Amino acid sequence: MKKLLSASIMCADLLNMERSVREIERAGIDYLHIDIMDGSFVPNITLGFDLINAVKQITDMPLDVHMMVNEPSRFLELMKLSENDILCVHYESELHIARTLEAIKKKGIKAGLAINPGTSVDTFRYLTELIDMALVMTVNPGFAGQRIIPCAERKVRDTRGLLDSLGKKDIPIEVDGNISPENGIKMSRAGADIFVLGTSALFLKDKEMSEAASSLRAVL
Ligand code: S6P
Ligand code: MG
Repeated sequence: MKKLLSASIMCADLLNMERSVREIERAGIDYLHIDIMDGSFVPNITLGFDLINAVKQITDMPLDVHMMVNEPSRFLELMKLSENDILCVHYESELHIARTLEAIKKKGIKAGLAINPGTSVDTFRYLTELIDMALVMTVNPGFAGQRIIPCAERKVRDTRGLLDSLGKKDIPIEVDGNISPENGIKMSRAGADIFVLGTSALFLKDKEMSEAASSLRAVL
């Protein structure tokens, strides 16, 4: 599977979002990763639905929306997403996650399922028919700039093994959190396909974004 890059725009210049989006486009990044938080599922609040809809109006880049909110099914109608966008919800955030995934698919959007560091990869086992992407969190969700969890590599390998054993080689695995070039290489070897890039790899003080992106592409 082709390795894809997803730029986490909570790490971009929030006061100059359009300029940041243009820089991300020029760097040839594949997805815009938009983190939505509610201060309840995670202890932070970052971006919101109006930003998603505003960004959608200025770019054709596909969006990779990561919902870190309780009961995300309450908000599906507030986002104007299209068929190339991925809407990813957390397993831990809904009592009836299958119903939420079905609702996303029904809207014609790609559905992603995310799991927290403490959640077993076996969670994906009975939901593979409803998902287009599996997101394995490599930090505890809520903040940029954290350190990767110790079992991340093993967890990605186990997820790839599980999906392959179920005949789901086509479901990509996304990794999110402290994906530096070094960690990215390890995750890529373990079977990750989509790499969320934040302060560890893309939004750097001493490197142009396009340079950072092309050196990552060369090693993943
Ligand atoms: C964290 C969020 C992520 C971060 C990303 C930042 O809860 O879901 O998408 O924005 O992890 O990257 P880094 O390299 O600063 O950890
Ligand atoms: Mg995220």
